[in-house]
Amino acid sequence: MQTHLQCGRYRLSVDAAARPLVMGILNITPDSFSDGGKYHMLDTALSHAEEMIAAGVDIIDIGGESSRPGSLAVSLKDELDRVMPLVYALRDCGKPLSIDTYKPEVMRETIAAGADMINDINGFRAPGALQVVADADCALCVMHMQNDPQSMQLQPEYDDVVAEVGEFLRERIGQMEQAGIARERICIDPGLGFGKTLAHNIALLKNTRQMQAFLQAPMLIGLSRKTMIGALTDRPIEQRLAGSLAGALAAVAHGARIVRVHDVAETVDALRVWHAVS
Ligand code: 9MG
Repeated sequence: MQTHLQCGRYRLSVDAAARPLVMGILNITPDSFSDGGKYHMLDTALSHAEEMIAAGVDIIDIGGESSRPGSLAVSLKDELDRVMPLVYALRDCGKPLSIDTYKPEVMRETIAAGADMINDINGFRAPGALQVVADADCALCVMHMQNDPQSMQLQPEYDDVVAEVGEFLRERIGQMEQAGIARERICIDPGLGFGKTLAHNIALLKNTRQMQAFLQAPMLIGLSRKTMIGALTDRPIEQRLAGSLAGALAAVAHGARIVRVHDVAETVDALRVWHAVS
């Protein structure tokens, strides 16, 4: 499997012997802030980014549209209005910037402004998405989602979730290669919580190593504060830190190379200890 992820201006080690990477979540959506105000939102997001950098984040994932179950899509204009000021403000911060979007226009604008990675919960299935990223040198996170954020948790169904998610990712990697995208730019993600029950999430997590070997690509896992952590701990979202840390450690123990998290400082500490003793 590849030992590096080519991530725009950066080349990140995803070698099994290296410390797993931490992708910090930087949401700039009204539901991620208590009081509206555009400039306040931007200031708060920039302070949050500075904290993540000080804590040792490896990749900053900027998102302008919530993908929580039941959330509604935002317009292209609103998404660009939220995300672009952050890209301009952070592009020289010394860390790779990832953009959480499924819209080809947002991909194009943010890459031109300096983004190093595109994190697409829709697996680059939107018409034109693959062409936009093929012409760049950014990294791509290709994620599996059954249905869409409005309906995905209504009735997730699979005959064999590991085989079906693996087959979806295999097909998407094939499309990417046909578009001329180098393997070393690709990482994969089973999309925990995106059209999956708790049992599906656990099966996918436990099969991380097997899926990485099958697909020959590094795996990114996102479970921070998710419903699955709430279901396992019986805790509301603001009390899911311990469960999320345990989940991140379980993910890397199962072979994941990147974890996507809200609590960067705590996760970096936990992974430093895990890496030193394992
Ligand atoms: C945007 N987003 C929310 N959850 C995610 C996850 O699990 N993986 C990735 N790649 N993106 C996510």
